[in-house]
Amino acid sequence: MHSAARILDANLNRAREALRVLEDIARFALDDRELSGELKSMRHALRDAAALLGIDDLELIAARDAVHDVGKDIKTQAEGERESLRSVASAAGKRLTEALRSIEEIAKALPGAIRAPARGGMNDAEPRAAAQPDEPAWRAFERLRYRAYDAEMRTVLALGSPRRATWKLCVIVTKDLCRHHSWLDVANEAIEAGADCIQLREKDISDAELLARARVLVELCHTGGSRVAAVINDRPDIALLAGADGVHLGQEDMSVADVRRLSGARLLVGVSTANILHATRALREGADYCGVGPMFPSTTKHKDTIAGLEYLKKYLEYEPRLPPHLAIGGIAPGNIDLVAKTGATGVAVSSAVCESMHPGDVVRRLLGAMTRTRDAGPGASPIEG
Ligand code: TZP
Ligand code: MG
Repeated sequence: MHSAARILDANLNRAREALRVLEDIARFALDDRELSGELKSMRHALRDAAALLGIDDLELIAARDAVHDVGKDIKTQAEGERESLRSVASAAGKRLTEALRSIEEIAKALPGAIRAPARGGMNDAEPRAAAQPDEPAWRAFERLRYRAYDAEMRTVLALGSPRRATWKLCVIVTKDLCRHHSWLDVANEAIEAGADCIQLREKDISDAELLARARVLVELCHTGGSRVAAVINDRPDIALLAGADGVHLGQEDMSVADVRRLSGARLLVGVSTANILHATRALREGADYCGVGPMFPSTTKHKDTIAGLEYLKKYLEYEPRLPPHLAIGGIAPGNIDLVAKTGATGVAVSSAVCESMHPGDVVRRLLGAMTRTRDAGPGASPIEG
């Protein structure tokens, strides 16, 4: 009995601590009220389930002997390695489910373990409390373990993928803007001229047509020597079906967290931002890159407010904490120097490329300006200068 109590004490502590780590991340890093509420409710459910073990708190703590714990000096390198909040959450999730599994197995062999009361929950204030009426203690821990798998998945996915999408020039292709060529020819010329990302942005075509175009674009981007990223505007479902690299979301589209729920780590997720509040929210949600703009008035997408070079400058001050940027909005060969001199290393351009008679030439001019400014170094940079 003593050794069972000792194992239970250690694992109840492990589980409680891991829940607290996840809850703090959900509450303070993700600002996710629902998820932090679920983790808090799990902490309470853990306490209720522990009451079914038939061992009181005093007996549990009396079984504790940390000083003579033969395992306490056995260390692995991995336990000190947490390169991001995501790996902290992932480690806490694993610790939680392991601890619950250990308690569950020991509880099956506990002579004093009791069944939950036949009527009424363990805690009527919590509809999702630990135990169902009349279930044995180990079942309550099993159900908690399944809740833990889900909470771990939600927390880790909300923290985003560790990838950072850095592109120099993303050409946004919309068929109706392509006056002189087909949308596919524009995309093709842009790739041949050196664009490293093509975004398909269509608002008024059928889903079937959008999916068909997305598949053609992905094929174009992924064949040939240098792999170019294919991104679909607005639609993670289409992006997934077409095998695209990413999806781009506006402020009115679904959240990054919801895209992660659909796609896991399969899609890069970009978010349009017009101010630092948008940007920090995108960071918290785990965006892989941010559109930053509009830099200038754009005929492609009208905005009442122009975030301008000042916003880009501010964004760049916060990088590299923020996701990589793509400056966007009204950028063309005639003004890209201003954007590049402010420090942008990535831009997204639509009408200047799509509407041109010579889309490839425009792409080369845009890339030339970016490279010239980069090679000139930071000394040549200030916008005020
Ligand atoms: N989001 C902010 S500005 C913009 C979008 C989609 C339009 C970019 O297109 P253009 O033609 O390069 O201004
Ligand atoms: Mg959108």
